[in-house]
Amino acid sequence: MITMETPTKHQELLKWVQDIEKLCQPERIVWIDGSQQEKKRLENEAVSIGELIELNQDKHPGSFYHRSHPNDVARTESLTYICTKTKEDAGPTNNWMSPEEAYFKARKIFTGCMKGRTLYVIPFSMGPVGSKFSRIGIEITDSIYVVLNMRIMTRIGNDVLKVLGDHGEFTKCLHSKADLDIKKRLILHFPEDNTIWSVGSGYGGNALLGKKCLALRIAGYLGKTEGWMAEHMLILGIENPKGEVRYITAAFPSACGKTNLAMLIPPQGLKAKGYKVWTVGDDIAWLRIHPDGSLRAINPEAGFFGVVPGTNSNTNPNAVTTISRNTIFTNVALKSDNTVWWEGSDEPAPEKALDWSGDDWHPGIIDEQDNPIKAAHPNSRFTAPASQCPCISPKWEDPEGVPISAVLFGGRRARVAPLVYETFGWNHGVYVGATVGSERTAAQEGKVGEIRRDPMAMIPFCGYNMGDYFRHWIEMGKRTPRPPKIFHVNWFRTDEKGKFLWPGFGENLRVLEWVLERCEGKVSAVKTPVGHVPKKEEFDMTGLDLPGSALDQLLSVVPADWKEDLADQEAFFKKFGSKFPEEIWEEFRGMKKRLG
Ligand code: O2Y
Ligand code: MN
Repeated sequence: MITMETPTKHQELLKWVQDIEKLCQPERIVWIDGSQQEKKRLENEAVSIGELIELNQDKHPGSFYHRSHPNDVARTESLTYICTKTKEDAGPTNNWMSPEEAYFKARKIFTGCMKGRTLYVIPFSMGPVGSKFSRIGIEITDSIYVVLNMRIMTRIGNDVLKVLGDHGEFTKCLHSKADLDIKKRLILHFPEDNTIWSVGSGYGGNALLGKKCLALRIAGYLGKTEGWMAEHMLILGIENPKGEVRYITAAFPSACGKTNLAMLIPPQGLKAKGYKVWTVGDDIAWLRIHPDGSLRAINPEAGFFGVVPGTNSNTNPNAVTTISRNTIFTNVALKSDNTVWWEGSDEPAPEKALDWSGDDWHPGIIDEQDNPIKAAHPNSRFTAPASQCPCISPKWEDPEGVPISAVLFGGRRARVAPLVYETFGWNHGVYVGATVGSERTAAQEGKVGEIRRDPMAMIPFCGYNMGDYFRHWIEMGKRTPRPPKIFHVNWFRTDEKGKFLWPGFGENLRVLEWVLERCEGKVSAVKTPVGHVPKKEEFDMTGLDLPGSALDQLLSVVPADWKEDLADQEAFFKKFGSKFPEEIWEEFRGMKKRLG
């Protein structure tokens, strides 16, 4: 075993690394220091062992390409467990395993899994190093790809160890690719031990343990215990024509366009009025009550791990600039000049390329069932530093966080939910957040039109019983002297022919303008049974021509549709039994009464 000098005197950390070394039996241990020299060294090594391909440095400076194992291309929710002492503590929406069984099963897979490999120790901070919002994690991994991704997605190295000191608290994050066998894959969370064990996957949310595992599942549990919140939310600053910046957070289920909204470009009419948009974060928000009574948010991440297909200069020009350098592309197509391509990019399809699995690809190619073969995997990703985003907020690393004026919830609803409505208050807002859901499309398993509930977009990411999570939301509202207003938005309403009624993308700023004006009491609204809906004439539509009655349809509230929805809500809420807060049932009953 080759060891280097350890850069810390933290006894608990050193003992843990020793224990893991005994378990995984690596050939050498490398402590990650976060330096530029180290970055270069790791990149060279990753290229030499085939983990990364260096991209054409004229076209993609500082950027690399990676292909993951074909069985390892997305988070595996079915193999993700919350390992609390009792099943009830994990709740009805999580897979549960007892800590004893989970450690036992995973220990067998981890035993000797790093033979001949390097064990990297990555000290990382979620949130600006040293901020009172921030938490420290130490990820042990045998994947150089994970190290290089964590370098972008979090703050890593000696600065973090300095803040950790000799006795600081940290989340123990153990990861190994092992042999990438899906039958030996487990993503285990031990909230009561502040520990994560992930084995058998090298991809995304399964392996970059700072992201979904720590910053949502473990942090959510810590936040409930300590009085703060970890949410699946983007954070956006909106500068109005007077130069005042107001911040919103928004929670949408995965694949509802959070990154696009977080990097929104104002449409011409609103730009001319003087609006600007500032990105603080695109995926996760940590929220705390500030001494001034506001709810403040930070983005605990330092980079974006965004979906590549569909990213282009129309859908998200800021993302296009963000990923123009120092980016790791995973599972997109590779052209012969070592540039990358994906479906929905600015470039036309190449005549030939290697697809995401490394096979020859050309436009029109089909598989044995006559289905078109995609060049880039639909879940292919870019990993890029947040600092490269042209509209990154000057406050994105503010250790005090940014004050939140409005919280938005939304799903994909073809029917029922209007474009936007304001809730009647915090508890009503929590009720609305608890009802978030998307209708199944023909592309998904199950009955088309059926609603998949995803409260606060947290179903896959809540590290404890979701009934307790709802209770925590209610308590946070009681404790926050100046809580944000809560709204619901729906960019996905369709007409009778199934055509989207709202153009989305930059035009969404029109909705956000109304939201912020409501927060400041500057515009009136129509009171409906579900909440306050904009008056058509108070909605700035300069420069946007919607056909005929589209705006009326978008803003309409049809009680009969909502009554149908209530039945589904009730069945969903009942899953949480006695854990479900009475305050939310009260809001449910209020809604029922208002609908008549
Ligand atoms: O498939 C993965 O591992 C990534 S999933 C993901 C990545 C970035 C942001 N959000 C998500 C998500 O599933 O919500
Ligand atoms: Mn997400």
